[in-house]
Amino acid sequence: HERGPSFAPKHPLASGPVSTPPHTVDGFVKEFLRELNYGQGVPLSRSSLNDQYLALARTVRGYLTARWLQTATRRRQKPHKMVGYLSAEYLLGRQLDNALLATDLTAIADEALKQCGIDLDALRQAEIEPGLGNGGLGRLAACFIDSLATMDAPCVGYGLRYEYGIFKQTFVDGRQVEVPDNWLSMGGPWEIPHPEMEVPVHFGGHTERYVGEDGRERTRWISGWDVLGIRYNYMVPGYQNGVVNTLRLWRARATRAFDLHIFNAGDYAEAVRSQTFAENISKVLYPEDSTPQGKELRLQQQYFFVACSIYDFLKHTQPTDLDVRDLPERIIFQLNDTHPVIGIPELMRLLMDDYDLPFDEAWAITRQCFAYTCHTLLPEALEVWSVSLMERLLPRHMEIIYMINEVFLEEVREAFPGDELRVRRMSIIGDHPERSVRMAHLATVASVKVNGVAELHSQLLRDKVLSDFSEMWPEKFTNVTNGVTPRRFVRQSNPNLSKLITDTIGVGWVANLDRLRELEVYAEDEEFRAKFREVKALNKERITAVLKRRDGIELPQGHLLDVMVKRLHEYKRQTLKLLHMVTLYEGIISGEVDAATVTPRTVVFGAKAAPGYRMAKETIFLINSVAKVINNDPRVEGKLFIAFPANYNVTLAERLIPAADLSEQISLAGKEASGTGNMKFALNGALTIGTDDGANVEIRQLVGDDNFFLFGMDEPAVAELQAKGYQPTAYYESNERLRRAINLIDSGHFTDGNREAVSTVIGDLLYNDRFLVLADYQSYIDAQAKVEAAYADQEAWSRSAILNVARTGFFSSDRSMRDYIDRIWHIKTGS
Ligand code: B1N
Repeated sequence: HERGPSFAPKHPLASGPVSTPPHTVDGFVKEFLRELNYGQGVPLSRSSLNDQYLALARTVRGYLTARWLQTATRRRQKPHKMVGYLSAEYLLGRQLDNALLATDLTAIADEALKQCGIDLDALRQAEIEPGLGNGGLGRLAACFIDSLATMDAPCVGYGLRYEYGIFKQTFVDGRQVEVPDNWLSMGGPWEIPHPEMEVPVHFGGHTERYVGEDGRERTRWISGWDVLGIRYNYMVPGYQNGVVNTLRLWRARATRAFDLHIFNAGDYAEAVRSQTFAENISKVLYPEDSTPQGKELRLQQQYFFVACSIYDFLKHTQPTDLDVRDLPERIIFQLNDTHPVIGIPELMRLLMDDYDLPFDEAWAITRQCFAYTCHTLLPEALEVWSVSLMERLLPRHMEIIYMINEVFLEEVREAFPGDELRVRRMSIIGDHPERSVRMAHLATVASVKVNGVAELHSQLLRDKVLSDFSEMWPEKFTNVTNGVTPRRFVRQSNPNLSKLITDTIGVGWVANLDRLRELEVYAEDEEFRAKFREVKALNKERITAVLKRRDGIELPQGHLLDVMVKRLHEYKRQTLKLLHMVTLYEGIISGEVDAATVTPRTVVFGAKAAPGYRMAKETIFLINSVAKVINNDPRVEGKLFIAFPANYNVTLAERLIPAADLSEQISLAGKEASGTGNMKFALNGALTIGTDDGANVEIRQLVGDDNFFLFGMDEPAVAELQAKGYQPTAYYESNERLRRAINLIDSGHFTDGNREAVSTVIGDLLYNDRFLVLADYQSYIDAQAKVEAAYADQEAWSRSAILNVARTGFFSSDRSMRDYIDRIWHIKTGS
């Protein structure tokens, strides 16, 4: 592809630097009308809401683009080592507000639109959020690239441009029904496609040996079918610092061979079908969180985006005279879980087969170019791909993996002579239940660093999941505790609290969240506490309006707002929360508990279940069933309420979290790698009720025991109980309140007498209960009683809530990025 003009430009504008459109109301109006008239092709008087939204988005994008070009130009002048963040998911959330905030255009846009007779808020709501991720892992990637831009760190985020993101959840008779998320149907104003920058990606076929002119044997991969990767750029603005980084997502397109096929075959319909086949690769996000299914298309997706990204980096980002031996000084690829790990043999293949390096040299380079983040502890979540599938889809990569494994196992034998059991355990190739490639092993072997995402998680990785590897390479293992971006999750989502903070400690905290510490003294200030409560009340009003409009839900007022939002997963234990509510309810209707003594409480659930996850879907049905009965029972009216708005997503999170009083983080200890919702709640002044798990541990350490409701077994206690043999029925039989709650559900009370409808969940609780819900029940109930007592003293509660805000600045993703930069990537910022 030719780049740049073919002769020297004469016009001064054509050779000068790119300039930003004027930062004024008049300037903005002009840009906006230009987009509306010439971009959308409509006059203002005849424009639809979507016309206006698209024009506004394009206008704001214009301001970003100028900064983006400036950033790129500056970086090209002085190239430094950069990060290639490889992630199959980016759960971005809406773009408009973030872009306005980053460019400090909110007030200007608001006024400019007003002068055009348009309400900015209405346009905000017209945006469909790009849901290109499942949950925490995808949102983490989005927070990280936000922080890297804010820190002026050279980074390109690489991923997939799914045509359909995470499904839209609806409820039909209380059951989850998935609807496709056609997020691009109204236009994609934030992306810049480059259909001319195509990257060829190969699949299938076979390999051949041949002897080169120098007499050395080499390998050629003759592929079976190819697709093209089309580049889509998205801008990632830093916070009011003039920096805009790149997120580059890939879309699959059929090659010309497919088109030719149309011409030759005569079977037009069949030919178009084969085109569809190629383009399926970037069609849809797999809706599994924490438990990937070993589907062939998923491996195709993984290889596709990683191959495009590495090729793009080598051929388009680097100078043409690049010496690949310098690669470790130019790039570090961060592997967001095992999903992009196929990039390791891909880089090896390029170095050996294209750049002609011998294996040893290629391996020495590759081992310096990757770092791996593990996000799980669940054994079923560790990705493996069967050797037979790998051989069929990526035969050359399979050969290379065998070569890597051979030299690696030699290293193991050298380090631990005579320990063949260990060699078998550590092998990249596993034998059971079928021969397969263990992606976590491959990642660990090839990476400079392996990190977990919270202190406890990293410790368990070292001690349990990857203990053989940490014995061999102790210095390879490290922790980087997750973080969240304070731009989106405080400044944007909680304008009321943000104003109070700025009024109190001044500006500057948004990009330096440690400064929240300065709020600590105000916990003792009665006036400040009153203002803080006012903010919470305003935020509750806001979420009340949102749920009314969005879901038709009428939230009762004046309640303790208790929120559990996260993917539906057994280890996260939504059923434990539900048992608590049923216990409160049963206490009142049985007359055991005087309703007058109960703290009015509203529980909000938000959770999507993976479409194939039976137990999760049954749990959703049970929550909806219990909600329906409790919300309509006059005996608990004004006391208990359950809201379960469908389709929890980033947009809803931004409204809900600032309003919460209580944050539910109740996973079984040792199962939630980190959690990041927990951080967002604490930063917005909710108190946490939680187990000793993931980042809860660090939250509690920072906010202090008095400002955190801890309950449940810790990880060693869990391991001990499981080793001893756990019997859920023993808890059921010995705990009357638990028994009565379970019996009430089991009786069909919540399901119109239908006992069958609850049998899957109840049966599992009583006879399996893999995540020890019943074992932690009493401790949870007791902790909830402490919550009620604490909430009764509003001054003390506010003090704790303020301390939660003041002491959790550590959880800014800026700090996480600092950790990666200093300890793993070794890149320069701000140059
Ligand atoms: O990653 C988050 C953590 O805060 C959560 O604790 C953790 O559960 C989450 C396969 C995953 N781990 N694994 C996944 C997602 C999609 C998929 O297809 C696995 N997500 C997590 C950020 O560190």
